[in-house]
Order: sequence, then structure tokens, then C-alpha cells
Amino acid sequence: TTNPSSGGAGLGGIRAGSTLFWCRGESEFSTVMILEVCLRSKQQVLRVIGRQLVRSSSSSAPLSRTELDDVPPTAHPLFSHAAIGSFFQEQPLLKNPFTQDALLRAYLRRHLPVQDVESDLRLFGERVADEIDDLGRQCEVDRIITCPAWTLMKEISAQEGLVAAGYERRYGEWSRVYQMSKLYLYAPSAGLYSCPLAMTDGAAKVIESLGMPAREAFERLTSRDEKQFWTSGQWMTERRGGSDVANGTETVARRQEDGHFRLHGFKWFTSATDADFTLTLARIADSRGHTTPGSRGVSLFCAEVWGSDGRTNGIQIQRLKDKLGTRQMPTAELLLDGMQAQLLSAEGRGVASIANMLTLTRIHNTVSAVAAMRRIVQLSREYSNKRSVFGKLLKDHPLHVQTLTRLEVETRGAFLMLMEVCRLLGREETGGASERESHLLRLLTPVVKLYTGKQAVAVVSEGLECFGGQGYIEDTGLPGMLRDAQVLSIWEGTTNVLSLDVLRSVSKSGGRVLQAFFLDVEVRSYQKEDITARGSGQGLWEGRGLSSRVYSALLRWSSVRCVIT
Ligand code: MFK
Repeated sequence: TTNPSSGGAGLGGIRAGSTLFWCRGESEFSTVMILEVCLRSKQQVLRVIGRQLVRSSSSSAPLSRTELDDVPPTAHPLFSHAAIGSFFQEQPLLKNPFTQDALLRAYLRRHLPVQDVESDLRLFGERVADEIDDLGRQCEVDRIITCPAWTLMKEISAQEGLVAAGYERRYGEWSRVYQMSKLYLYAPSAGLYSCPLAMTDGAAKVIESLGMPAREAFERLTSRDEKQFWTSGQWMTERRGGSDVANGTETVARRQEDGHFRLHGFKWFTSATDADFTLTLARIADSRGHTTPGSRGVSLFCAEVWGSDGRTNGIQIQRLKDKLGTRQMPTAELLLDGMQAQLLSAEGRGVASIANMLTLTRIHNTVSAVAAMRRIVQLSREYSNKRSVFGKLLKDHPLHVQTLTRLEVETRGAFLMLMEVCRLLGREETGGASERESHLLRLLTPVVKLYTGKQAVAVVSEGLECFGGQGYIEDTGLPGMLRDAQVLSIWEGTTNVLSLDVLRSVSKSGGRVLQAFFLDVEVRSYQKEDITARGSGQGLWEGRGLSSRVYSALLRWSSVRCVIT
């Protein structure tokens, strides 16, 4: 290995992704080693991807990709991975996703009162492109033993304050916009580490909203110190499924003399099983072992997953789930066999108390969805500058440009809606939200999650088409984006469950969330007319977010689904 910044010896100056050939003479034959240059934690590393015995070559110097013709043809058949690399065409390069994202920069510049956010995001964008993206690719696992890259992701998350930033509130009501902007840059390169972070954020939010019943855990979940930092799981789904939690929860909690509980149950889908801590639901048994059925019987607990001896806390890992995507992240079936836990909520208030976690994970889900759209659009655009077909570059074909434009418009709409929800969350958490804004946050959270979850699948799928057949080939890293996107409309509430949540918000507020929504649309329409009348080109309207048509369409779409359901 060699440090690329050293510039001198070894591989300094050779681009990651290059293929090298190393020939060593042995009598009449030479061994040709085919090596690929990869980046690991800012170090260039040589990975052996093939060996071949060929007729003698006197040269023992490393050959660059441009010197392939000097290597005997048997060493690098034209249609070999070594000769072609992961991409048949020239590979699209991931550049700094922050500097590449004019919309994000313009949005932050327009809204955030402070400018040092920009330099942090610019540096973080560099780190995403140079270090994190490669780690994300290494995170593919097929065993519960996670790879070193997964461990590094945890350290990076703490160092960068990817959860902490939401609770330090350094930027006041804009702190959530800042935190989610960072996660938006991180998610598509993070090898699904965004999932444990979503649950960690949700757990911190629940503990904070319940008045800090587990202060030490809260401090760890929101720590920037990688040695202190904990991630959290969210174990809600049992054998009967994850939607009807109130009826699906079979886990029983038995009270101990010291005030703690022992939990016995079977959790069927536990994401990021290597978490340090978890929130989970269970039914408290009375002295005769009886429990209360339905929602009123469910309480919320927290627990550490590992004991100080390194063993699990009364948990048996039954098996890993064999999933369509999100394979970077271990998801397991767990048997809770006397797990020691602390009661967090009031008895029987489990579902209502975990709702705060759901709000946060649904917003994180949206971040991941919009970020996946942005990433595929960035790569497609980059590729269109390189790929030549029918005598000119893709970017010079009007039909292709039309496709890219449509993807861009979808992505922009989703981004602005996401940022509006983050802005409202930040205002609510810092006490600055009006009643109307709180109602809007409650209404828009399920709407934005359900809409962008589906939208991400469509946009990523269309994005793959921009690479032709390359987009269907695993080596390119692109198909995984589609497999990973598919979960976004399923976990954290399917589209129909969230449509019903929209109706719940309408009925529980006595219709006030709708009043808030229509008033907001009216105010924005008025602002638009006002600005247009004054002849301003770049109006508040465009900058602040969503058109009333988009709002109405989202709501109408959601309501129609509810009626059909
Ligand atoms: C990149 C991001 C990645 C994130 C990865 C996470 C991986 C983890 C994978 C999973 O765990 S997937 C499973 C996730 N499960 C869900 O999302 C649950 C889906 N089901 C629902 O959301 C149902 O609507 C719900 C369980 C909430 C329905 O339960 P009930 O008992 O039929 O609801 P009910 O009786 O209407 O409401 C109970 C209380 O909760 C009420 O409060 P009150 O008792 O005070 O009246 C509701 O108002 C409250 N509530 C429900 N949903 C709420 C809510 N409060 C605020 N916001 C909400 N959304």
C-alpha cells in the first residue's frame, strides 16, 4: 500500500480503478499478475484480480492500462474483467456530491443564516467521494460478522455528528436541515449505514420526548466520540407482521424485583442487528401471567443488546434474513429469551410513544429516497458526457436530455418537499413552530415518505436505463441501487399504511391539519402572485419549496389511495 498524498513512491499518481499488470520472468514463461488499484481509507491498495502464465517477457516493470498492447494477448483477453474493469465504457466518476448539487447549495445559501455549514458540507462531500463511497461498496456482507468498513462507518458517523447534529442544535431551527443535508450526501455512499443512524436518531428522539428516562443511553446515541457512540435498533416487527403492531406484538415482559423487566418473544425483522441498544415493544404480564390485548396492552422498552462480557443480553440470533436488497446490513430474526430491559413509556402507551421514532425514521427514509434519486441523476449526467453513441455524446441527443430533465425535475420536487419537512421539524424542536406548522409537519411526514419511497424506485429504475445494459450489471454497482431503493416504500410503513396515517392525522386533529395545509397553499400562492407582480425572476415561491399543485397532487393521491383501501 502507499499513501496517494505522498505523491512519490509506489502507486502515487495512478488513479483508483486502473488495472495494472505485473510480469515476472520464469525461464521460458512469465507470470502475469493482473492487479486493480482500489482506494481503502485514503490509501491506494493493490488487489489481485487474476494471474496467468504466458510465454516469456523480459520486462518486469509494472504496465499501465495504456500499455496493454505490450502484454501478450493471452494475458488479457479483450473480454476479460481485467481488460475491461467494472465498466465496459468509461466509468462515471463520483465527484464531490455537495459541489455537484447546485440545488442543495442554493437552498442552504438562501435559507441558512450561517455560512460555515457550507465549508463543512464541502469537506464532507470530498470525504464521501474519496473515502466513504468505497467503504460503502465493501459493506456487502453475507454473515453476521460485519466487515471492517461497516465498523468504520460507525466511527465516521460519530466523528461527523450525523446524529449528534440534530440534538446539539448549533444552528437553532435550521439544525435539522443541516443534519439531514449531511445525511443526504452520506446515504447513497454509506452502504446502508443510514439505516442504523435513522433508528439511532429515532431512539434519541423518543428518549428526549419522554423526558430523558434513559439519559446515559441518550448521551451515547448523540455522541460525537466514536468510543462512546451507540447505535440503536427498532424491534417492532414480530411473526404476525410489522403493520398492525398493536395486534402483532406477542412479546411478554415480566417485572423483576429490581424494577427491570425480562422480555420473552420473537422479533422477526430486526435491522442492523449489530446495534448496541434497541427500542422494542412488549406486553407487561401481571402476577398471574396475563396480558392485555390490543394497543392498550403494549408498552415501550429499551435495552442494551450486549452484556459487558461480550455476550448478548438474553438474545438468540436465529438466522439472517435473505433480502432482495440492503444486503450490506445484517437483519436477523431474534429470539428474546429473557432480555433484560427498562420500561420507557407509561404502561400501555407503547404504540403512541414509539410514534416519535416512526416520525424520525420516516423522514430519514425520505432522505435516503431523495438522495438515491440525486445520486443516479448525478451519475447519469456525468456518464452522458462520456458515452458516445450514434456518432455523438449522449448529452447531445435531445431525447436523452429530455429523459435526464424529467429525472431532474422529479428529484428537485422531492428534495424541496423533504427540506420543507426538515425545516418544520427543526422549528418544532426549537419551540419556534406555529400551530399551523406543527399540523403541517404531522400531515406531510407520511405524505413525503409514501410519495418519495415509490418515486425513488421509479427514478432509480429509469436512471439505470441511462447506462443501457451496463445499468443491469452488478459489477458496475448500479443494480444494487435499485434493489436497495425497493425497501423504501415497504419498511417504516407501506404506502397504504401511511395513507391511513394521513387520515389518522386528519381525524385526530379534527381536520385542522387540512386547514393548515390549505392555508399554507393560499399563503404561498399569494406570495407568488405578489412577487410575480413585482417582476422578480427568482421568487420566494421557487426558492421556498413546493408549488400548490404538487402539494395538492400529493394529498389527493394519498387520499384516493385511502378511499380505495
Ligand atoms: C433509511 C431509513 C431506514 C429506516 C430503517 C428502519 C428499519 C426497521 C424496519 C422496521 O422496523 S419496519 C416496521 C416499521 N413499522 C411501522 O412503521 C409500523 C407501521 N404501522 C403503523 O404505522 C400503524 O399505523 C400503527 C402501528 C401506528 C397503528 O397502530 P394502532 O395501534 O392501530 O394505532 P392507533 O390506535 O390509531 O394509534 C395509537 C396511538 O399512536 C394514538 O395515540 P393516542 O393513543 O394518544 O390516541 C395515535 O395517535 C398514535 N400514532 C399512531 N401513528 C402516529 C401516532 N402519533 C403520531 N404520529 C404517528 N404517525
